Order: sequence, then C-alpha cells, then structure tokens
Amino acid sequence: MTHILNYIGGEYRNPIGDLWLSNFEPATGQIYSQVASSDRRDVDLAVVSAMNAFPEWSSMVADERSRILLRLADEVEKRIDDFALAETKDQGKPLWLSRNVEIPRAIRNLRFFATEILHSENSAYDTSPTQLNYTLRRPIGVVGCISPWNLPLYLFTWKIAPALSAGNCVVAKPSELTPMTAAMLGEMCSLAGLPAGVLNILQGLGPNVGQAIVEHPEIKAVSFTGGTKTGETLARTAAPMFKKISLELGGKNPTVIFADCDYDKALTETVRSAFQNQGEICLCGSRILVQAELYARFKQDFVEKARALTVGDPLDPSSHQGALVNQAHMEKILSYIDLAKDEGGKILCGGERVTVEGRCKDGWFVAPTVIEGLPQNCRTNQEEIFGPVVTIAPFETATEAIELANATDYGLAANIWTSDLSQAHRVAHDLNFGIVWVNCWLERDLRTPFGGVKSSGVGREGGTEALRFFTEAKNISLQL
Ligand code: TXE
Repeated sequence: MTHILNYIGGEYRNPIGDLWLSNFEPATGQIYSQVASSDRRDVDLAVVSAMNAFPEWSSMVADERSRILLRLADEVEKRIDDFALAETKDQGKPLWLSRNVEIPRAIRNLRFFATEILHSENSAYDTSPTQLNYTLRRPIGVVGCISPWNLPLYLFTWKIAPALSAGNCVVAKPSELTPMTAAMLGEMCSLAGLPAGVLNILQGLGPNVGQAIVEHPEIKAVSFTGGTKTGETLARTAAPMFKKISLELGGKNPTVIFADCDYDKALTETVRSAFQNQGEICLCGSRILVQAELYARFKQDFVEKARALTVGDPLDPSSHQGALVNQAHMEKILSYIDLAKDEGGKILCGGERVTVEGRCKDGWFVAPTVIEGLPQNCRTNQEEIFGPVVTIAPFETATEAIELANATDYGLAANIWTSDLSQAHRVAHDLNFGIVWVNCWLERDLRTPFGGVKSSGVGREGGTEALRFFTEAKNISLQL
C-alpha cells in the first residue's frame, strides 16, 4: 500500500510520531493509501528547514527564482497524465476534468506567478528636490499555506506559487482527504532544483498539523482556503499573534437569469456552474433565480439537462459527474436534501444516492438535484451544501433579483445572464459579492482580484493582490 509522506528540507520523511491516516478512493469507497498524520514536531522541523533556506531564496534575483519555478511547472507538465489520474483517484472528480482543466490550471498558476515577478514594480515618490521616498516590497519570511480538498493541486499551487515567487519559504498543508498530488509535487521540486527547505509539504489533520502551522510563532502569514467555521478558528488563533491572514471561505452563490438572456448559452452554462466537480466548487451557483416570464421553460429544460448528466466512474470519459469526496460529505449532502423536504421544498430531480455498478458499487455518488419552492431565508438556501444540489426560484424585476441574490451571509461570487449590458452593469454594481460573472462562468484571468465579502472571507488572491499579501512594504525616506 502506498504511504504518502511529508516533504521537508527537500526529502520525503515519515511523520515523527509514526501515525497514519487511511486515505480512501471516493469512487470505490476503499482505502488505497496511508497518509502521514503529522503533528507539531513535524511543523517545527519544517519551519527550521524553511528558516535555513530563507536567506538564499529571498536574496536570489527574481529572474533566477522565476527560472526554477518555471522548471517546476515543466516537471509537472511532463507528468500531467500521472497527476490527473492521482487527482481523480484521490478526489473522485472525472478524469477528463483533472486532465483538461485542473492540472493544466495548476501548471498555469506556477507559470503565471513565476513570470509576474519579472514585471512587478516598486514605487518611488519625489517628495522634493532633496527628499526621495521609495517603497520596497520584501518577502515576509516563512509563511503557511493551507488548502482544501475540492480542487486539490489547483488551490495548493494558487497559494504556494505567489508565496514562493515573492521570495518566501513555505510550510504548506493540503487537505488530509486529498493529499496525493501535493505530495507528488515534492519530487517535482527536487527535479526542478528548488533549494531544499524552500517548500515543505506537511500531511495530516487540520486540527493537529494545520493548527500547529497557524500557531507557530515563526510563521508570519497564513493563506487559507476552506470552510467558514475553520476560517473563524484560524482567525481567532492568528489575530492575537498579529499574523497576516488571507481567508477564502465558502459561498452560496446566486445565478440570476433574465428573460432576455442568450437562452441556450445561459442554460448550458448554468448546468455547468451548478454541477461541475459534483458541485464541490466554492464558485458554483447553488441558488438559481429566473425571471418569471422565462421560469417555466427554463425550469423544464434545466431539470431535463440535470437528469441527463451521467453520474459514474470518474475514469469513464462519459461520466459528467464523479464521486463525492468522502462518506461523511455524502451523508451531509443527503441530510440537506432531507432538510429541504422538511422545509417544504419540492425535489424536481435527483434527491438520492446513486449506485454505480462494477468497481464503483461502494462509491459515494449523489444524483444532480434540483429543488423548487423554498424561500431564500430557509437553511437550504442559507447554508453551503457544497454538492450537486441547487434550488430554483422565480423573480419579477431586477430590483427583486438583487434583493433575493443578496439575501445571504456569504458574498463570494454571482452570475448574471442578460443581453442588456446596461442592466448587467446596474445589477452587478448592486450585488454584494467579490466576483460577478456576466454571461459566462469560471472565466479566470489570473491578474484579477479573487475573493469574497461577508462570511466568504477576508483579503484577495490573484495577480498583484497575492504578491502584496506575501510581501511587506518597507518605505525608505532619503534626504539628499
Ligand atoms: O474544510 P476545512 P472541510 C466548505 C464546504 C465543506 C466545508 C467543510 O462547505 O463542506 O467547508 O470542509 C485544514 N487549523 N469548503 O471540513 O475543514 C484542513 O485540514 C488549520 C469550502 O474539508 O475548512 C484542510 O487542509 N487548518 C471550500 C483545510 O483546512 C485546519 C473548500 C480546509 O478544511 C484546521 C473546502 C485548523 N483548526 C470546503 N482545521 C472553498 N471555499 O473552496 C482544518 N484545517
């Protein structure tokens, strides 16, 4: 059986406590590997190795750091099929999604930040003929990156790439549910010539090793993506230590469809935004709001398309939807479907576990589920389900659509479909979300700020925002 180890100081190591966690393949429900269950001692070791690596890495010219990180991207790309297969086995998502979207996007993250540092600028202020102020942005030192299980390598690289590019050394932890591709990245770092200790990858449970990363006094900044409750715990730990934190948390995103939309495109993309990756993306649209005159037609076509999605073995190219990440998560999703019924919702399609014949007979699959008849203030519409479950409801006017869409504690992303760009602009302006997509979904330009408001988090990732997070400004005021 495979053992998934820590990568510390450029070497794979067993956890000091020699404790292991069982790692499951969601599609089969079977254990297929053991993951290091690290603790505080492993974090201490990783921090020491990161601190030792920091002087060399942080003083390297940007061009040299960039070359090493580009080589890292190349090494991953050479093994793209192995990474895609590992991601699918670990997470349950369809192989075509790992191979064509997520691993390529992870590679793109590395390349984007490796080259961004070649083009970034510092500021100078000529205060007077004899006074010059200039601002340097210095790497922070050792930083922590903690990522979740839904887009494992993509979100892992989304954090470590800017952290490393900016000259920091990193102690990073993937989710204990999806440890494989981050572990594989260790070997790629060695092949790419990343100096030992610059990136340390620790495996294990959030409340143990994750918490120890956040508490470590030498880790000066923590970038986290995950659940809102975990984000709260993390903020409570980090704030009294005056650490910089970036929190990308949950979402309960509205998709607002106006009667004048490009119907076919809106329909196809709304199916995708509802169910891609089994609905396990913080950006998925889970509250679909449709203008009244279009409601009956859209509902019928949407349900038909949702029913037609094939739930099956993630290795089968014809599967639209794979398995949910673990049994507990599947049960949580099924309990939300029960809750929706209790709250008076009508299940238009799905609503139950799916049994897939053959090797996946014990896997954790749930049918794409569409629910009608619920008010926006009920728990089904307020809490993040994070699975293939959406609600659908009508609205009359743009004003009502904005009110319904904003009726949530979350504020990550919103989606608008309309052919009237003036209306799109007015509605986008009034939606209280960090990201608004108009007539598209999940289009990403890595230079743009990424993040949410309210319970969806604090801070922004992406482009210069990420480089700002992973550096400290130092202003030098020079009298000539
Ligand atoms: O996330 P956790 P979970 C949402 C989604 C999901 C819920 C819970 O609603 O159902 O969160 O998922 C580490 N100190 N999202 O339980 O626990 C943990 O090991 C430090 C939204 O998996 O937040 C993992 O590496 N770290 C989301 C990471 O935090 C801790 C993506 C995320 O795990 C820790 C995933 C602690 N005390 C889930 N406790 C999104 N917005 O993308 C846990 N961790």
